[in-house]
Amino acid sequence: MYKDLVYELKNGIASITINRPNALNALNRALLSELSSAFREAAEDESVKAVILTGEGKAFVAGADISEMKGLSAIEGKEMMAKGHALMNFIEAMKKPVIAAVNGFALGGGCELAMAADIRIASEKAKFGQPEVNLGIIPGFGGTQRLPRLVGAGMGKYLIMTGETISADEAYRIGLVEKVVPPEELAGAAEKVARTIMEKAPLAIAAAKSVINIGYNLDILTASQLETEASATPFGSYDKNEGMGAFLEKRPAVFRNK
Ligand code: CO8
Repeated sequence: MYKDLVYELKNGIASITINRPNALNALNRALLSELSSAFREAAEDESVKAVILTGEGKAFVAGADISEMKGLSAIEGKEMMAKGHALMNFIEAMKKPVIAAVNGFALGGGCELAMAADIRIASEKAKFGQPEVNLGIIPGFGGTQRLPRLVGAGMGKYLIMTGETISADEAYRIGLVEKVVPPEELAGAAEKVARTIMEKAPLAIAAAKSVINIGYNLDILTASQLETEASATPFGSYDKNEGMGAFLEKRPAVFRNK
């Protein structure tokens, strides 16, 4: 069904593997459309509880497709950026947890795609960077905004203005990734995190994700109010009674997403 990605559903986890290894999984407009469809599919399928995004071969994604971008006018470039932004914003807004299993190069649009995920697990072989200034452009899929929010304005500017490529360990040190594992352990580590989150109450996970993402851009008083409002849904849920009841009865909780 998809040309440049593989979509697999197994035991509640949708795995989306970008599969354009000859171009190091570079994002052209067609692939951006496919990714949008795949994430929409995962969001709408009730049997999907978490998404793992990874890349085939030696790259996660080596950026937007330079051979396609080279021929684009400013208007077409802006349209491509809007397409990229829509994808990143969708990933960030969807209720289910999204984990990026970063297997290799995550450069430019690839780093931006990883940053749109909720959690990044990196292989020791992964490399990160925003090299757009080498090409005469700036990050266009949210990098100027998400990178400073993750690593701070100073480090964000350093990476974007130097275009430096950093190792997985350095990405971990600055807070760009949450875990670094040997390459052969990457898939298992990403799945373990996904399964840990899937054991929790889905309404609570969705509310936490939403409040963190939206609240991050608000002043603390408005954000605190947002948290108060958002807490009502999980607090009034079946799963809250189940979670607290299970604790008091010293048994595992069985959540039902309601
Ligand atoms: N776009 C298109 N093709 C690519 C890309 C890319 N981003 N990256 C790699 N490829 C291709 C290469 O051209 C090469 O193709 P071919 O075999 O036909 O010559 C193939 O993939 C393999 O690549 P290399 O031979 O270069 O592999 P190396 O292992 O020697 O190097 C690197 C790997 C270091 C990752 C190198 O390929 C590289 O530097 N790639 C470009 C990285 C980059 O600059 N990325 C940022 C792109 S800009 C961007 O992402 C902006 C996002 C927002 C844009 C807004 C839209 C308008």
